[in-house]
Amino acid sequence: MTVAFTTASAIRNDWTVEEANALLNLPFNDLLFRAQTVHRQHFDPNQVQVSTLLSIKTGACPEDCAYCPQSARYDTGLEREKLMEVEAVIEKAKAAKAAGSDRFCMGAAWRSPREKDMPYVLAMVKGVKELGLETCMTLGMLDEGKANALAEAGLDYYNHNLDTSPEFYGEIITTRTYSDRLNTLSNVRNAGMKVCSGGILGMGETLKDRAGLLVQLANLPQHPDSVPINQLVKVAGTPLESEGDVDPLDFIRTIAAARIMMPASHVRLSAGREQMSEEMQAMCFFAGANSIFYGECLLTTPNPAANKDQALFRKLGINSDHHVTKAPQELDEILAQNTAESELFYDASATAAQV
Ligand code: SAM
Ligand code: DTB
Ligand code: SF4
Repeated sequence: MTVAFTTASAIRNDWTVEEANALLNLPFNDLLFRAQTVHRQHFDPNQVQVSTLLSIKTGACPEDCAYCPQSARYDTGLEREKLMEVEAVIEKAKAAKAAGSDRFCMGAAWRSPREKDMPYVLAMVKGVKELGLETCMTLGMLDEGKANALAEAGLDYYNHNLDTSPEFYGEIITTRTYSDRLNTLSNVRNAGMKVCSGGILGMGETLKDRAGLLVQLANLPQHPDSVPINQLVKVAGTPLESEGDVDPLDFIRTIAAARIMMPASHVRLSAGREQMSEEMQAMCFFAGANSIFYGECLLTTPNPAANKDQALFRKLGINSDHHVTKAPQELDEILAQNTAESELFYDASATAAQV
């Protein structure tokens, strides 16, 4: 199938797997040009949103997600921890704010929160929000009542990933279904919270599964406000510990296709950055990723150090306070001026004339 080259970025909820597949198979330069063009219609290309993660309850999860170090079924050597004290969570949130984070995302290794956990979780939402941070939680499945309670407490975002295509899903998780996940997303949206939902690459899925995941996300009644694209963090002891690596170019392609299919959503370059080069991350930002997890730790695995990310952002001119996105014509003028004035400028035409 050919993909008509159009840069129009209408919000659509009727994507087909064939279309998504065709996007993923475009010549790389065409795909990236198109993604960057769409990106610029909706976002400042030099701004990246930063969230900090905290595991508020770690390990001993009853679910069997094959990628996850926190499942009680796999021996990953992870120390289990009970639900953190509310005050301790708020202290961590203060540190994240001081380090420059916009959003604080609290994750728990639960199938779903229990009734008796709710008062603590709601107090965490209120306390973190009072600091002036955006709030996000990922606690597993939510019924209507729990989704409403979280929304009333002021929770801004709820993260619940579809993880992969409906066809491949059963190879990865057997303890809850794809429609369970869609139900939770519907409860979150109906409660008025923003939806954060994405998936993981590198679990042995095919290109068509990646297309299938993107179609599921893009064809939800509303596009998720935030779409995390994770690269599998291979953890010893999990069933996926020896999976092959994702081709970095294929990872970048998936980010670009997500950008094109969900033009106004924040696409997060999520887990796996510790294993990515700066060049690969830069290509992901060019392909339309405009959000990251910031801080030394994801939930239980390492993430690049904050100073490393700050250095990368500086090199790329991302989130610099003084930058203003310039129109192409204005950029040409600045470049012409700089090159004419620069002592380093080697004027090939002048040299040729002298010879
Ligand atoms: N227990 C809740 C749930 O599953 O919804 C919330 C926490 S769970 C760890 C949140 C998400 O982290 C998962 O849906 C999955 O997409 C991602 N994740 C977990 N382990 C991962 C790994 N090893 N590599 C990449 N992403 C991972
Ligand atoms: C998401 O999509 N990725 C984050 C967040 N949502 C909760 C979690 C990544 C977890 C990586 C493995 C770990 O650190 O335990
Ligand atoms: Fe449990 Fe969530 Fe890990 Fe699945 S991904 S095992 S539900 S913590």
